[in-house]
Amino acid sequence: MSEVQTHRVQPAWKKRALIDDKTYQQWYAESVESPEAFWGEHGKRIDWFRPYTKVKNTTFSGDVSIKWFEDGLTNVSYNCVDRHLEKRGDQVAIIWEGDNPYDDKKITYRELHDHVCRFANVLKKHGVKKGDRVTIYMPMIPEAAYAMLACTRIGAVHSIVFGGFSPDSLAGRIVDAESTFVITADEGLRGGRTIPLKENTDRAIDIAAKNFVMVKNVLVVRRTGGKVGWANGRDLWYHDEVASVPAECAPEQMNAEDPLFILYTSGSTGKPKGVLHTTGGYLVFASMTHQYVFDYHDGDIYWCTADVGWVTGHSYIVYGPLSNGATTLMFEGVPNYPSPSRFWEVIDKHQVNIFYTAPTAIRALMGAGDQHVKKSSRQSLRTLGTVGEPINPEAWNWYFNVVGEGRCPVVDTWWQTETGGIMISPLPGAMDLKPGSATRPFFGVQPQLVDNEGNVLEGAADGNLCIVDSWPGQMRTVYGDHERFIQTYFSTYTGKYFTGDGCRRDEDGYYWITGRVDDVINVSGHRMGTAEVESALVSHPTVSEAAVVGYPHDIKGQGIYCYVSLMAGEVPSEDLRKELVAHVRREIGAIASPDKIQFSPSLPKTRSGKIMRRILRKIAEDDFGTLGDTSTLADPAVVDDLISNRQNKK
Ligand code: 6R9
Repeated sequence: MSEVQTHRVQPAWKKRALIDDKTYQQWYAESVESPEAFWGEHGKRIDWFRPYTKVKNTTFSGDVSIKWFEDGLTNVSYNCVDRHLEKRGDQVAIIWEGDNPYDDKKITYRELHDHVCRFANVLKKHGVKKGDRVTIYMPMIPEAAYAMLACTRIGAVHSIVFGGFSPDSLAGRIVDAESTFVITADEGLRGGRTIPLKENTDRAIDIAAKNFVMVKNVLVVRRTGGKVGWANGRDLWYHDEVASVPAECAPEQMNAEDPLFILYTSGSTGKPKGVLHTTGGYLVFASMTHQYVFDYHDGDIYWCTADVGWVTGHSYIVYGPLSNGATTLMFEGVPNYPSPSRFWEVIDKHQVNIFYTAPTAIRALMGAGDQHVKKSSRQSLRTLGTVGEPINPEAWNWYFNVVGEGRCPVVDTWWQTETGGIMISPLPGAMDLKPGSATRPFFGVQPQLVDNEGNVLEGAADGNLCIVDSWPGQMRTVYGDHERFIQTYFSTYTGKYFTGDGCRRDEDGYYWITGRVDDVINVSGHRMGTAEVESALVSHPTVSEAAVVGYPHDIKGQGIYCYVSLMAGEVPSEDLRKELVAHVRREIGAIASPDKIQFSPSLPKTRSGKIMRRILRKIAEDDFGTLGDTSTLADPAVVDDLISNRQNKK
């Protein structure tokens, strides 16, 4: 490991910070020694209709049961909207910046209240009730946030599906959640190109119907005005519906443990899992992490560039910032449209103070050249953040020195869909920064490193990252499959939550996430199960077998490398390669596009028939000098063929 420069907390950061190093130490100690008292106090940061008397009731053993604030009653939309009306009704809640730089708008908290109430009344009018699952398949427009908040207002459980997913992927999620109400738009708009959301929805609904889930209504927001198909009686225009409902809707009193949302995420096996989050603990954790990690102060303009289709969009575009009464910027576009200066232009235009993005975007913009950054002022910036994947020190330094001009702390935030909120991250006034390290755990988070046998590693060590006790934002179950929840997260190392990530702890107690240790790859900060891509490939009539691994990619972090064996009689060709790429995109979505396809007559297997992925990974990395032990292979000659046909020759 090469030496990295430590950046000390600068006096200006410390001066304005809500948490300094001493407070961090004190609070952290209290949070792990007496979680009841600590969270009992901090749970009060949100408003409760009925205060909780029980704080924590959790076990990671046996059936695994996680309950926080279990007898409290609250409502998420009330906390994100209504409670701010008195003090900041006229403050901007959402700044929307369109794909087109001339397209923007501002929505105050009072206007947000109006939109959310009307939206909620539309849902109610069409029979959506507490506990029902509502699928949201939307572009990044304010109506996506209204839809989310409207669901929480009436106690419906939203399941957002990223707009880049295919009809098949959307259908799978509709079916798994047994969701009969879908909210979408005519088309999305990104980087000047349209995305046929309504058309995809129509196709997904047909697929879902074949799986016995009948969607009753589709609520369609008009975004582009493009032509769409229409099913009378089923499809509803949002603008027609909202015009005829009242602008008042009382928030439902929700139990802290009532389901809030489902969000599907990829794992190492099988279909994506429905990660279920509940109401009270999630909101307390999202709100508290948003405030302290970004050192958020009243009046700050805050921008997270994620999409609401991912957990980062849930927690740090919508729920965290709005529960804190922040002004949150929602961006419809992409980093390089119309030019690679877009992010920095938006920062100047809206005087953004806190900016949170992904390493993949930083690397891409770094590659485009400093001149695109330097023509902007960026003087409003105060805090920079990253999320989604490990950040290489080179990208970190560029972000810190060029974008932030050495003035702004970079908070490298490690967390997961499952954790609900940020788990390991610097707090700007409390931690010295080391480029590439997520530094130290947030309050209440107890990381532990274990070796493959489960032995606990102390001090400086490299191992598998577990969390040993619950925190309020933790997922509660896999929707509809609690057994899978236990199996996936609590059985590898019994009684501990296993993250699936590898991690090093240095001599200062700093954590360095090294990446997934399971069969999940991280492409541009998005999780992709290799098994999902494999199953998409083998669903093509020409493919008999496929094995998918990740390999290091300069911009995306990891690329998708596929080894494909064809059916007898099929002949490898460039056309077939293109067809297979297109097929995977159709099956899953563009984010799963294979970067490399290697046709291989056979795959390396053990005598018991297990594919040896370790070898495939090495070949994909063009690092076959160190293949390790190949003596257990059924046919060692397979490897020579794989090496000579490799697609990543350096
Ligand atoms: C929030 C989010 C989770 C996986 C996680 C890890 C990787 C996220 C990271 C990071 C290194 C960071 N990851 N943040 N790795 N440093 N700061 O991204 O959730 O989509 O569920 O992905 O992403 O591998 O396990 P999700």
